[in-house]
Formats: sequence, C-alpha cells, structure tokens
Amino acid sequence: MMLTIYGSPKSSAGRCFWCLEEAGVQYQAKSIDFRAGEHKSEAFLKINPNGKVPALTDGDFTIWESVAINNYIADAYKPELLGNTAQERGLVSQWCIWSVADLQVPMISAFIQLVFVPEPRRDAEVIAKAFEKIPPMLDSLEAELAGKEYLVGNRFTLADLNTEFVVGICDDIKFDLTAYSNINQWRERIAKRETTQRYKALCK
Ligand SMILES: N[C@@H](CCC(=O)N[C@@H](CS)C(=O)NCC(=O)O)C(=O)O
Repeated sequence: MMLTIYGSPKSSAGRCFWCLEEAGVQYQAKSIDFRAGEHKSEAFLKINPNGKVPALTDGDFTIWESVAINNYIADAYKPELLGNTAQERGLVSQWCIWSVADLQVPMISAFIQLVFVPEPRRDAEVIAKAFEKIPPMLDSLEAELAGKEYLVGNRFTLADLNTEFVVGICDDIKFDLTAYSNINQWRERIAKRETTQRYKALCK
C-alpha cells in the first residue's frame, strides 16, 4: 500500500514531507495546482473537504491537517517519534500544539506580509505587532533548551520537527535569532541529521 502526500514540500505540507523522511517510509507526492483551482476540485474535496493541503492517503485511509498527519505517520510507522512514555508523549504533544497554535500565528502574519504582499502594499503595523509577539515565545524555547540536545527525552522527536519547522520561518521573515544561542545550536544539531537533509533537498 502506497502513501500519498498532497501538497508541496515548500508549503505547510513541508512538515509532513519531513516526517515521512524521518519515518523512512515509501511515499509518493502529488502537487496540487492552486492556480488551476485544483484544491477546490471535486476530486480533491473528496480527500480534504476544506480544500487545503496537506492531505495524506494511506491505502483507503485519508487524513488532513499537517500536525495530525505527522502524528498518524509517526504512530503508524515510527512510534518513537511520539515519545516512549506517557509523559514524553504528553510533552511531545505540548510542543507540537504550541508550535502551531501559538508560535506560528505571528510568524505567519509576518510571513504573509514580507513574502506574499508586494512591498508598497505591506502593513508595517501588522509586521511590528508580529515581531513583538515572537520574542517572549522564543525566550521560553531558549530557556527550555538550556543543557538539552533535544526538546523531549534527549532524542529527536516530533516536538523538534514540528517546532523547528515553525522556528525556520524566522529565516524567511529575516527575524534575527543571533541572541538565541541554545536555539541556534539546537537548529544546527537538527540540520546535520541525514533525514533532515533529505527533506531539505526536497525543498530546493
Ligand atoms: N492548518 C492547516 C493549514 C493548511 C493550509 O492553510 N494550507 C494552505 C497552503 S499552505 C492551503 O491549502 N490553502 C488553500 C486555501 O486556503 O484555499 C494545516 O496545517 O494542515
């Protein structure tokens, strides 16, 4: 049975491509042509009624929502990515939810302005507000990483994958991370992993 991931590694589907690489499973990728409205086509709406990527099919099974997709991939194919004990799994889930529900919110507002909106039409206030909200959250991540190689259980888990996927938006929005030495070391540690490099190669 073949897994199929719908979307591009350069979109929010990226975290799922990365997770598929971590799990070491065979999969195929199907890109969705937004300009042609393929995400709102009858065929794709059967896969994700919200008309959004990513979505994943595994045989007859279908799932959408990127962090949920990653939980499924890990649970089905590499459960240690979710943590090895109830407490580890709780903390992995904590970081994954925090990364999308809290950290990603200002990151995406800044990203939309700085990457999608042409310069003359950018809203400086939206960018300034987003840039104000990011540091306190990065401070908590920085403190958490003191003396630690990875966020949970001293091993790479979905907590690192999903959190780094969002922290990585700092590169696109040119948010200066120099002051965050623990975060920088953790990012370098993650970047050196072979599976991370396989995923990064997909984004080129
Ligand atoms: N919370 C969703 C967000 C999915 C999402 O917004 N995907 C965008 C592309 S990155 C999309 O498909 N947008 C199409 C639309 O909103 O019409 C997830 O993480 O899976």
